[in-house]
Amino acid sequence: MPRSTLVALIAATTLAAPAFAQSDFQACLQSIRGDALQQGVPAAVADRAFQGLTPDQKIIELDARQPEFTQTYGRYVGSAVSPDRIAKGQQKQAQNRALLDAIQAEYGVPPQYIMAFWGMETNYGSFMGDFVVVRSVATLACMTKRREFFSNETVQALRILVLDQMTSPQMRGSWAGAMGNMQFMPSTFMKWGVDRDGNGRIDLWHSLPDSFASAANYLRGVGWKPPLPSSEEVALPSNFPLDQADSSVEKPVKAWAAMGVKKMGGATLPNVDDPSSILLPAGWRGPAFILYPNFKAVMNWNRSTLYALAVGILARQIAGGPGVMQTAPTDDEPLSRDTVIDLQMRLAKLGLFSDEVDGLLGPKTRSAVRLFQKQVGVPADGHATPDLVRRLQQAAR
Ligand SMILES: [Ca+2]
Repeated sequence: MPRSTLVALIAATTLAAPAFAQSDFQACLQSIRGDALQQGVPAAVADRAFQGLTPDQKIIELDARQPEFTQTYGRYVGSAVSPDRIAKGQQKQAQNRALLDAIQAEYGVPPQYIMAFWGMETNYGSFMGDFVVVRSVATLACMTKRREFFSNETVQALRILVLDQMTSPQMRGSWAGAMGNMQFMPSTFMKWGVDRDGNGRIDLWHSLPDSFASAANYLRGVGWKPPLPSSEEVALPSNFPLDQADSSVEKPVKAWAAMGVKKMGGATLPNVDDPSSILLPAGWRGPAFILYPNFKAVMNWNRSTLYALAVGILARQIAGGPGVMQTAPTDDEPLSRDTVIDLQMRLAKLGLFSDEVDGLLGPKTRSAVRLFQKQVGVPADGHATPDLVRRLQQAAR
């Protein structure tokens, strides 16, 4: 999984990369080599992988990019959960049924979730990345501000070379170092990789048994438990208190049921005490979801809420279930980073926001948006839309 990393990358993005000195890069590699040897990597393997290695300027540039716009639920899920991706997931699931059933019996992760991650990560193995992983993670370790994280990833990449008897040029992945069908970072590979087909190597590129079992092992390791899904669409009663619809608010599933929350179509929610949240990813006019504990396991794989919602929606439809019934409002536009910064500054001017002005729509910004919405008498869903931005511009000049 690259994107828990990717989110960290985006959050910690540096400005223009400094011009690098080759001697600094070599000194950095030597330091990583020392760590690798301490973790049992033979000197010959490290030396061979590092011989002639230079930083990849393209990776430095990709790493320095900042996302210009926020993503909206409607656009993100619309593109991630396409009819083609659902159909292909169903087809792949049917082709691998016996294997997936055996993995479910062992790890408790249902087939449709393995397929959904596979579809989200690499479109079922069709793009796994062609960067030399050791060069990617060594560049990120030595040329960016996340030296500690990527130094460890480089050490783990060297350990994989030893474990899998590969050469460095054979080990390919995304520019950020994520590998194979499921886009595992080297540390994830070392911690959760499984040799399911028993050939003595963990092969996440060519072996579907290894790829699927490793994904299931990882998910179970970060807390996945049957039988509830990760999330599902719900119908909220008309008097539902909108400030309760936030991932920071947790209640037992049956407490939401007692407040009148039902499954879409009217069925009652499971009568269980599991902690859960209600989320309105497109605001009060869009669909509502209940997030069960397994949502956190999915977020552990990738810290993007929209990614995690898309996995749940895709999995449900791969299993033959319904899609999301409530459509997202079509006038919900992505906001530019500058717009979000402006919004935070205006909220601060009104005394509603005192946190860091960072251009990100985090929990504190959402709380401030709710306070403003209450002041102006619109539904307090904490969701920043172009309309809300206009109202705020009028209120705080
Ligand atoms: Ca294997």
